[in-house]
Amino acid sequence: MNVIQYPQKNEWSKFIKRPAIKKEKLTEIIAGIFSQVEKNGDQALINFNKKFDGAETKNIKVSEEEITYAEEQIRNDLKSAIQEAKENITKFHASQIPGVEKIETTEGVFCWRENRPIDKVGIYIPGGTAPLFSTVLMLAIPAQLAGCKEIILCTPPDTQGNIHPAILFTAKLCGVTEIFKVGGAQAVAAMALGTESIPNVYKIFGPGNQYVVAAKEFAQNYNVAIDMPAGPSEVLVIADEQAIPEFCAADLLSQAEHGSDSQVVFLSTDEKIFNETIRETENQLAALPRNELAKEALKNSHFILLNTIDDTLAFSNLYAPEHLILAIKDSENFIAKIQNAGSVFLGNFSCESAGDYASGTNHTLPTNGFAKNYSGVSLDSFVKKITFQNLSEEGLRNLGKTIETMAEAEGLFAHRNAVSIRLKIENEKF
Ligand code: HSO
Ligand code: ZN
Repeated sequence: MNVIQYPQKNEWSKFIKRPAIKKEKLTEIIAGIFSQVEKNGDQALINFNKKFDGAETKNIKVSEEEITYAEEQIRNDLKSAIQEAKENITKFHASQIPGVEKIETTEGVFCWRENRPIDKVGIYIPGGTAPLFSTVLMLAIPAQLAGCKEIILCTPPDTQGNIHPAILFTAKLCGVTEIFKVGGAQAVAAMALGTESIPNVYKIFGPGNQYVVAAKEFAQNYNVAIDMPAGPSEVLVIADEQAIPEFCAADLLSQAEHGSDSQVVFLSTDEKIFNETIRETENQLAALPRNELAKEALKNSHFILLNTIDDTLAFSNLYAPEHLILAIKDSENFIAKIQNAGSVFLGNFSCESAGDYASGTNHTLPTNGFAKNYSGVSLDSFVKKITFQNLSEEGLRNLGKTIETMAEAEGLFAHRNAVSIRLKIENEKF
């Protein structure tokens, strides 16, 4: 971990960089994978499963029997936990369904917007070292609430060719329509291009490693939309003198344990809390089962002492973290100063794990500084908004002159005539 004391403002930009693979190399690999999937369809996916996941998968589609078997394997306490998380996530995302409001912009001119679900969506669930069934909740719940007809899920198989039962259980619970055993960039390629078994979708969602992120970017060449560039996890914790070092360390490690490419940042205005948090992070790290991954992530991580809370917030806005924890006094008073962050956790008891699993907010969030220009996944991510308008004859009469004048000034006389012909206005010829 890098420990930095009171850096000058002009040095800050050094500490906002995320660890990254060279882009040119990535694009080449991804283009190769897309072309294999395009040429060989399911067979390419079966080959990739063998090559990348060491798995024999004759059938990439998960069968009903596999889902039933998975359900039987899940302990009841886990089933109830998933159910409770589902209820909270549903409550929060259902509150995002907008009412339709018709606006009369000029007398007799009515405009409004209506949501329509994206018919076919694809959800990517990373596999690898942790079975992220919580991500199934975060993506399938808003998809179902929005009314998406087909919800396709891809996730990599284990070496036995199976998918973790909790992923299958959660997918079924949340209305996923088909599940496939495919991971990585090839899963994204399959959902973008379609194969014999996997339908092509209109929008692809979900986090993943840098290959998955690059594949989602590449998929946009095929008229497929993506949620956002969601890459390796990050958290930035801001702590003042009333923060609790044990809590801060646990929060930092909770994101560091995601993977060696995760990054965590700790900012403090208090030297005692700063040093104790560093010590505590090392202590807690030693006891974690995933300490190898967390240790790697900590190498990319910064612990920075700053002078004021305003400085910490300015740094955080520059960094634009996926998750921001404010372990500071009267944290709610600082909300207005937060400009760039995916999701914010206020006070000593709002641990990031709450949002990762069960409080109700979505955990699919922009990383790598994209919190400057993207929002996290929400109900909106699964709908398109169509605008409507209805002008009465009176409405067109009220607005007609304005439209005609503007059309004429653009030299577009057919546009002008579309008004004149209705209002039987005799205009000068062109
Ligand atoms: N923190 C992750 C989400 C997650 N955490 C899933 C645990 N499970 C998103 O950055
Ligand atoms: Zn997490």
